Amino acid sequence: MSGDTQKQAGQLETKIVAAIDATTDATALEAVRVGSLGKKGSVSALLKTLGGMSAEERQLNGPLFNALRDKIAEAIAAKKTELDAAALNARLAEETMDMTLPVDSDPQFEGRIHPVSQVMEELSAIFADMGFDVAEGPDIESQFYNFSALNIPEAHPARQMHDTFYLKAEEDGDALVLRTHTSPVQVRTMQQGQAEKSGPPFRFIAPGRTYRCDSDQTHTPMFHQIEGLVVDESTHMGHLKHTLETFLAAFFELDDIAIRFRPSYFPFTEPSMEIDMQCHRDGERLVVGSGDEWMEIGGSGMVNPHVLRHAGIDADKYQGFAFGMGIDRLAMLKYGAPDLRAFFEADLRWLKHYGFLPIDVPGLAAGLSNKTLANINKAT
Ligand code: 2NL
Repeated sequence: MSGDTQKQAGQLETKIVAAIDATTDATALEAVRVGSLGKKGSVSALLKTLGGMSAEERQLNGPLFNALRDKIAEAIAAKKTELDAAALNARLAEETMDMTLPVDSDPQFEGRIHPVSQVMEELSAIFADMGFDVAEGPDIESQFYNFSALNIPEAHPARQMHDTFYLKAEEDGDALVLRTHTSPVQVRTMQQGQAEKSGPPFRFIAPGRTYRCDSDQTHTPMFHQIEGLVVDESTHMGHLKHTLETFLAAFFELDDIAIRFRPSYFPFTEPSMEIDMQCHRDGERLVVGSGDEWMEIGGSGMVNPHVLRHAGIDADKYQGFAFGMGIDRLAMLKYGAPDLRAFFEADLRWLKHYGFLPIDVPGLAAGLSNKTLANINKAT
């Protein structure tokens, strides 16, 4: 063993310890560790030279080199602890918190229910109170349920491309469609009721999404519709008018409303009538309830016997009424939103203004439209 080797080890230690001392962050320290103790590091290289030494030299230098490696490892660990503590102190000094700031708003009051969802819940609450069930069905329909069962003939303009979204046809069948009204839900529900022997009498509503290939100021390709249906042995137009009056008074939260029927035509009803509601003008806005003007609010009629037969019902024994209304327009009229297209733009500011709190679940006992938000706004 030569004194040279010992001197070399001593110089290496001095150099590495100085490098460790000089580091000011974890990255630099890691670079020193790799450069000394890493696979190709200087200390590792020194340790490798033991292999080429005589047994005597190895006995002398082995403990010396191992001691050097341990010392460097210790120095690096100590420096790492020091740097970590300094970094933490620096972060703590920088990350201050202003305890005098007001707290963020309660997450419970952040989200909003879309007016269309709210109105659908209101409709369900009102009609449930009158003994109606709520029926649901698929958005993607067969042409049979969407058209044929409803007495809409093959050549009817409503079937044409410009009104109906057709899906790509299967090889051996008719193309499916996006339902253009919720009437197919009612045909399905009547069929199922027949199969289960749970009616007639039938009394249900079908609220939901509907689709038409139409888009302008007052039409969106997807919109919402509610239809209602009652079928029994002696159901007549008086029942229809009373049902609509009761519903509209409850929905608009008015004691008295007036409606009138105007003759119309739908393939699925005979006779068919438009429903007008009395209203008056207030500047730009139409206000429902009373007044000297009429506003169309939906369509209705006595169910065409062909439709009853398509649903498997004995049309000589049973008869019924049906009606349909646009939910989006009902929501606009009741809650004063002026532009239909804004309903489906998912603008959070719009939703914050026109939306409802999840805790305001519509129900008849507490008053249909609850006013937690209005009360909060009044109080603040
Ligand atoms: C409207 C008009 C209407 C119906 C929908 C209907 C359903 C069955 C049988 C007969 Cl299963 N009729 N629905 C009847 C009359 C009018 O909707 O203006 N909707 C927005």
